[in-house]
Order: sequence, then structure tokens, then C-alpha cells
Amino acid sequence: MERTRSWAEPYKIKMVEPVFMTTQEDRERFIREAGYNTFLLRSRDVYIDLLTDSGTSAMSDRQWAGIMMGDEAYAGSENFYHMEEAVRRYYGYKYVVPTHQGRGAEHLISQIMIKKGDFVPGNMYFTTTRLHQELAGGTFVDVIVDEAHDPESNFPFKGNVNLEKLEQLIKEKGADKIPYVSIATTVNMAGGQPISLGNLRELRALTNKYSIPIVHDMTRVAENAFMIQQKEPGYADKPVAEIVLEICALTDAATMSSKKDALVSIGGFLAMNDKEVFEKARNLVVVYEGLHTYGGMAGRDMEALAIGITESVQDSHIRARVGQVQYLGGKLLAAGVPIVRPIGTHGIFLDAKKILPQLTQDKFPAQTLAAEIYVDSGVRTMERGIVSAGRNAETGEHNYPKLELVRLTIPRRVYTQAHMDVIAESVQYVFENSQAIRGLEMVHEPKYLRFFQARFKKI
Ligand code: PLI
Repeated sequence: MERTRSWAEPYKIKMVEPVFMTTQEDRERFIREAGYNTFLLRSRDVYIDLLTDSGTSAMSDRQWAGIMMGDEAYAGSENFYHMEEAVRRYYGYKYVVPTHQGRGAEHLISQIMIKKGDFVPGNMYFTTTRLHQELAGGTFVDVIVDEAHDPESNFPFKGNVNLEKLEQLIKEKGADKIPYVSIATTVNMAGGQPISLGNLRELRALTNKYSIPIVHDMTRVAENAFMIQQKEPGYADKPVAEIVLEICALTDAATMSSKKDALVSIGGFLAMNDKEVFEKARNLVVVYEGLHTYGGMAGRDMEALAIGITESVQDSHIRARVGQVQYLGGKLLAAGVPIVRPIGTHGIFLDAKKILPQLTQDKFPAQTLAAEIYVDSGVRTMERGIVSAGRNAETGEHNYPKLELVRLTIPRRVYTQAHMDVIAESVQYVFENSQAIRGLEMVHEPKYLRFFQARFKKI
């Protein structure tokens, strides 16, 4: 029996990229010029970048070697076949269509399966996923368990579907109005929360009863599988790779943003088991993305992806990846900072409603808090609240989500434990000195996915 030891990275560092600290005076100007939107900051003005875990991973020496093996043929690139083989082997889906990133796959599946007037139930929305469902004529319906909307609930599987809610929707609208159920592993907007295999199995049984397919947003499936291994009875001794296969086998098709789990800077795919859906996707991909053997990706990127998929499902990798997130979360909890619990897998989510109770939601508490943290320490975070939730397509009013969060997203294999300490110190400082903060007013609002480019001014 091995003695228990602290988590540590299963690699050593071979190459470094300098980061620079700016002055507080500079940062006040940078964020004002960026309209108090962290998406509009220049990366050179950021010290530690926690905007996203998307496309920000450090690649391994093997992946960089793979980059040199790029076969940039327009058709039939060797790297496509390596990627296809990795998808089949580690995820188990029969057919693969590459796309430039996750939303490219979401676009294709939405156009193929959704008709005007359809309803698409899901375990909480994701911004791009829901928008593509709506653009195809569908209406998203949230069927996640209620615990997911409560940042203080310690329920271990906040990504679970409320099956009664779902069945009620099917009975009310009719199964023919529900093209598929949309299931994310993990649930990003809930705080990186996993769905359990038990719930997924029950969901499979229910959808089989009504002949409704399940489309799997598998962007962070290995992280979800790790949480199942850690928390779901019966899985403690199962390798993450086996749990990943078990999850995928319970679904019919999948959209993937390989910029997350799969450790590459760009890319994605749509995978499925149904030949007919595959034929439609192969046909559409040439319209919007590129030929069916590259779909908007360079050959070299498909090679790095094939290798990244393999690395992403190794227990040693995922244990350290999630271990680092849990380390930061543990520090913030110990300091009394209100965060979403349980701690998720890809980042820490600060509860902005609790940290800035003086602000009503239309003063954008999470947007404000992200700007304040940047000014304090140069740490860039992201709003996941009312700005991200957008407006109701029918009434034009803001959607008022229960969760008003700031996300500290941890890139994979990029930062050290000392970086985590600096982040925790800054968040604690802002939390303890937040009484005088007054909030923001929106002065520019784009029509789609407004959080990316909206601009604000201080109240
Ligand atoms: O950014 P894309 O187009 O490769 O993928 C879109 C996407 C789909 N599903 C989920 C769960 C995501 O998290 C996701 C992208 N997420 C981003 C960019 C993020 O910062 O979380």
C-alpha cells in the first residue's frame, strides 16, 4: 500500500513564458479603456490569466512533436485519421466530423436536428449552445436539479437532470417536439459541476421510453469522470478512461470543444453513432467549416488533438488538474470567501451576490467584481451572471439568473501553486474591502453573446 501524498503535477517544466506585473494606476486605466469588460483587456496587461480554460492549456512535448508531423493535405490528411482513431478509442463514438471549435459542432447538430417550434431540454444552458439551439428555431428548457441554482448546496452531482421535470415537459409538449436532450459534462455555468452515472443511466432509460436521443456536450468529460471516480459509490477503483467511455456510451452524439479537456489551443468535433446524422453533418460541414477531413482545423492541430485526447484521460493528469483547482478553492473557503460549493473541476466560482450584497443584479455585481480583482492584482477573471445570461428572446428583458458568479478558470498545466496563492490573496483582499463598490452601468450592448463585447461605465 502506497502512503498517501499530496497531489503534484505529473510533469516537469521545459519551457517558460514571462508574465509582467503592471501598476495599480495602469490597471485602473486599462480596465476603464476596456469598458470594465475583462474580455476587452489586452493580454499583455494581464498578470495571471483566469479568463478561461479554453485553448489556454500548455501542450506536452509529445503534442509539440505532433505539430511537426502536420499533414496539411486539403483532403485525407493523415492527422485526421489519427484524431478519428483517438475519438473512437477513448470516447467510443463511431463517426467524427471535425470542426474549428465547439460552437462549430453545436451549429451543425442544431441545424440538423432542431425544427422551428421545438424544445431542447438541458442540464443548464451554456451561452453558445443555447444560442445555436435558438438560431435553429428551438427553445431551451432548463431541467437541471434545483440544487444547481443554489451556490451553497453541497449536493455532489449538481449536473444531474431532474427527471420528473423532464418527463413533465415531454408529456406537455409531446416527444415529437423534443429533438434531443442536451447534456453537458461537466456543467460550466453551474460551477463546473458533474452529472452522476446513476442519473445518466436513468435519463437514458427515460429518453429510450420516448425515443428521444441524447446529445452530449463532452467539453469537460474527463473532469466529470474524475468526479464520478471520487464521489459516486462503486467507481473509486475504476480508471477515468473507463468512466469516460461509460458516459459516452449512454449518449447518441457529442459536441466537443477540444480547447478544454483535450489540451489543445484550437479545434473541436461533432461525433455520433447514427449513420444518417453523420451523412447530414458531413454534408453541412463543407458549407460552414471545411472539408470533412479537416473541418476548419490544420492537420498539425488534429495531430496535437489526437495526442491530447490520450493524455487527457490519464488518472495522473486529471488528478493534478482538478487537485490544483481544489487547492485554490480550499484556500478561499478557509478565508471565508463565498464560493460555489462543492468546488468544481475547471475553476472557482465566486458568489458575487454574497460578496457585493449592496448591488442589485441590474448593477452587474459579477462584472463589477471581475473588474475590481483585475485592478487589485492584474488577475483576469470572467463574469458568469446576468451579462452572460443575455436577454429573453421574446420579452427583450434581461434574463435574471439565480447564479451571479465570477469565474476564476484555471488553464491546464500552466500556473504553479505560488500563482494560486497570489490569486487567493487578491480575492480575499477585494472581498474584505468591498463595501465602497458601487457597480456598473451598461453603455454598449451587442445583440448576440453580449458578454464578449459589452461595455460599461462606473456608477
Ligand atoms: O469555445 P468553443 O466554441 O470551442 O466551445 C463552446 C463551448 C461549449 N460547451 C461548453 C460547456 C463550453 O464551456 C464551451 C466554451 N467555453 C468557453 C469558451 C469558456 O470559457 O468556458
